[in-house]
Amino acid sequence: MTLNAKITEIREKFLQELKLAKTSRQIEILKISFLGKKGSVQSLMQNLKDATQEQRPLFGKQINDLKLEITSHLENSLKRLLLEEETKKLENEYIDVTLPGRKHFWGRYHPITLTMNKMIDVFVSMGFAVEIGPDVDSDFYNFEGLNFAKDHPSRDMQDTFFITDDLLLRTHTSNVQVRVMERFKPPIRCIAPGKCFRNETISSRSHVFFHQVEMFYIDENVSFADLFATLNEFLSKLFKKQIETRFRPSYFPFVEPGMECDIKCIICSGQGCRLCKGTGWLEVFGAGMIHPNVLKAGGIDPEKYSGYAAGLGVERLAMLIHQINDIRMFTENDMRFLQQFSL
Ligand code: FA5
Repeated sequence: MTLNAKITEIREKFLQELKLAKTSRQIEILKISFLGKKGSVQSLMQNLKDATQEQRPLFGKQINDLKLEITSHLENSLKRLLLEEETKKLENEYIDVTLPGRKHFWGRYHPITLTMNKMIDVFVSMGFAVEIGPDVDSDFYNFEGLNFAKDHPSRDMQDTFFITDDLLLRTHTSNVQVRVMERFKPPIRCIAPGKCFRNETISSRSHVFFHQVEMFYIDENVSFADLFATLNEFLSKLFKKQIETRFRPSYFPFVEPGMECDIKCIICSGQGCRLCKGTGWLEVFGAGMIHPNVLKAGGIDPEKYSGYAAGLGVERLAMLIHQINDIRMFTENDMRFLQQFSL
């Protein structure tokens, strides 16, 4: 093949490949493959070697012209592509300084924590100490020590999640009572906030997982009147206003006498709604005078001492304070709901 033919072939091949090159990197590769030491243009030098003395200047010029032509094409394309690439990069890095900043959400306490803390604050201001009991406890502290006889139907009052025959998820914070009696001598004035678990049907007012604050006082000559006074004082401090309450006699194996307290439904103002099951009242706690058998189980002489106790439902109180008509909202983790509560 003549030098002219070879030059034409290389030029055409180059122009074809140049058309396909879309990035500065591809131009660099093209440069190496055509102008590099082992490139196509360099390979023409062999023709120069084989040429006669007369042919040599002409061949040299032809090869040089091709080199200059290719170099010029490469430089132009490289300049154009570099500019395009830089423009694209700048476009991608473009920052709109007028955009509003991203909002950071502050962490908040859960409404149940807020209510529980408020309840604790009120009781502490009334002279109660705080004790924490275990969520997983033995049958003795949750039932037997609280005068629930073994195999007695009263155990069915609270459907229990058992872990083993003897170990269970506590059904109420009353499990703290005997533990505290074992450790301290009267006078004992104590509250125990915490989680409770019951294998119950979930509804707008009941859940399988909820919270209580246990409250009890043991001393000489503690009376039912003391219990009433303490509970009324607590409620008016918690709600920061006088609220309508209704006390009903009720049965719990660990108190005698026992009662339950209802608060007039704040959601429907006592007219009857889904939350209060149309009754106009919502049960918020059980209470009573501690049964002598429970004092004995805790090593306290019931002849000398008496005491009162109450177990207050935190969710129910929070629902009344904030006018929430479904207990399930506390566990659904809907940020629109949770963000409404603050310290
Ligand atoms: C008890 O749990 C007794 N331990 C309370 C007590 C303590 C009585 C000391 C006497 C002396 P009761 O099952 O009624 O009682 O629950 C007390 C309160 O916890 C209820 O009034 C209610 O406010 C709340 N509660 C009970 N079960 C649920 C539930 N499934 N979901 C939400 N709150 C509940």
